[in-house]
Amino acid sequence: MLEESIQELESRSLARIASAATAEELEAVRVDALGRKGALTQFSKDMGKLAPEDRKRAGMLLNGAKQRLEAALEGKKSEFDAAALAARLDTEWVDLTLPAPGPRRGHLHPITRIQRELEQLFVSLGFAVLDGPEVETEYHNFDALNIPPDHPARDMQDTFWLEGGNLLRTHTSPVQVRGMERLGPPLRMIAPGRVFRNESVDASHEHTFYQLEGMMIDRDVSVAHLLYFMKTLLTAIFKREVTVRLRPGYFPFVEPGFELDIQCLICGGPGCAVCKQSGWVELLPCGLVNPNVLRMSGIDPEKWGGFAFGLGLTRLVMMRYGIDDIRQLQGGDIRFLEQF
Ligand code: 2NL
Repeated sequence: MLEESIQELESRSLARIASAATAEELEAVRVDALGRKGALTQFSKDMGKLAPEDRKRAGMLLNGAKQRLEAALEGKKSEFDAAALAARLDTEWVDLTLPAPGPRRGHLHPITRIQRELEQLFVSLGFAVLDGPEVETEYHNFDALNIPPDHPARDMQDTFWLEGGNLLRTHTSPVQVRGMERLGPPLRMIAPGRVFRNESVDASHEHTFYQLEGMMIDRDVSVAHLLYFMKTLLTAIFKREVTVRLRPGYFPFVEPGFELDIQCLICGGPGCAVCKQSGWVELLPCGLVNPNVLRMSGIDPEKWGGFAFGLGLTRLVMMRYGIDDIRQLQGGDIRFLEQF
């Protein structure tokens, strides 16, 4: 009776194993036959009731059935594993013989390009290119430039003040102050870099923008020298001769101070939208270095004199490339930058 039941269970289970389509079905067969509450387990408990001479035969049969079922389960399981591996290899293959995509080439930002162009020009004229800290002392950013304590530029509205009295430089002039202190006269230097003003941002104002200031200090430097260098600078920028005019302009760090305008390159004089119908574009504030500024940085104004200028690099880039919104330049939109 028991022997027949064992044989029947074995052949039924073998048939189920053979036709199992998933690992779950296979596991169900194992639980039904060999599990803790499975049929074979129950049979081995029932063997105790058999007569001793029957018990041996039934035991051998039971062990044999168990071994054959375990072997069949194992065999089917490796079939499933092999099929799963084959399916993965089929979908996840990589063609190692394909050429590698290679790094994506970038290019310099238009502001960096114009900055480097001007650096090369000034180096060729004997100027040093100086760098300095973006976090400055109040002294280097304001006092040493003859900017009085009640000047509006020192207001919270115009300057990013930091804890402890330092600030984010509002121009690159402090680099020139440090240059005068360190190099002494005679000297020629430019100070290009990033500057910060506490502005509300709109199409023509950014809190962060770029400047290039320059200075030459020597004996008997005059407005004629200033004009020569400014015209050389403008010809290099615009790649043609430009007509300039000087107007008086007030900056505490120069005396006399000028606004240098160029004749509008778009309309050539009669007036257009770019020059606001005036025929002239305000471009380059400049002047002779104020004797107080020289003295504060340890240079004797009786012996030495110089000119200085400040050029808005951001504004220059906008004019050169016809960019009408300053926010695009630092917006980080690669589609915008890829145009240059
Ligand atoms: C501007 C400012 C100017 C200067 C900057 C200067 C620096 C020292 C001494 C004297 Cl250390 N001058 N810099 C001179 C004239 C004009 O322009 O905001 N430009 C866009």
